[in-house]
Amino acid sequence: MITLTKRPALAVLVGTFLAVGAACAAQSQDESSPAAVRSTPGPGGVATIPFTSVRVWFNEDTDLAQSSLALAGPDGSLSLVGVHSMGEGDLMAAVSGAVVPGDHTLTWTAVSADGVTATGDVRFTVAEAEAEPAPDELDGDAAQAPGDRD
Ligand SMILES: [Cu+2]
Repeated sequence: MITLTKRPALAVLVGTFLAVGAACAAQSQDESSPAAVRSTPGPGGVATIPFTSVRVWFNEDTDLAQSSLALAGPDGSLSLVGVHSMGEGDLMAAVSGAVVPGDHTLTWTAVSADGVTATGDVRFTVAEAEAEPAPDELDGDAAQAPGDRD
């Protein structure tokens, strides 16, 4: 009788232990590898000149001192200066130097708080800005603030 009543309790205990163990394993996997969740410009997106900054958001905070961004365009590498975080789990940098239209690749290297490094890239296009509309083509839509475009 004693063993019959103990066994179900033991089974529940073992089952709970396994479930907690699985949850912890899943969590530590998430924490160990930073992943990009979005970026500006986004993958396959089009940025227009003047193209002045890049930004990547991650699924966790990254170690700013260890993480980096690099940008390559049709003419080779471009300078990124002042890599920083805006405090949203992101890395951001200013684009320095002449930007030419064409395909670009932003490569990120992110190091998590617990020291795990991940890398990835974002490919997008840089295009010349559209010409300003002539004054007689202006209509109500032109009153929209430039900042509203995304
Ligand atoms: Cu910023």
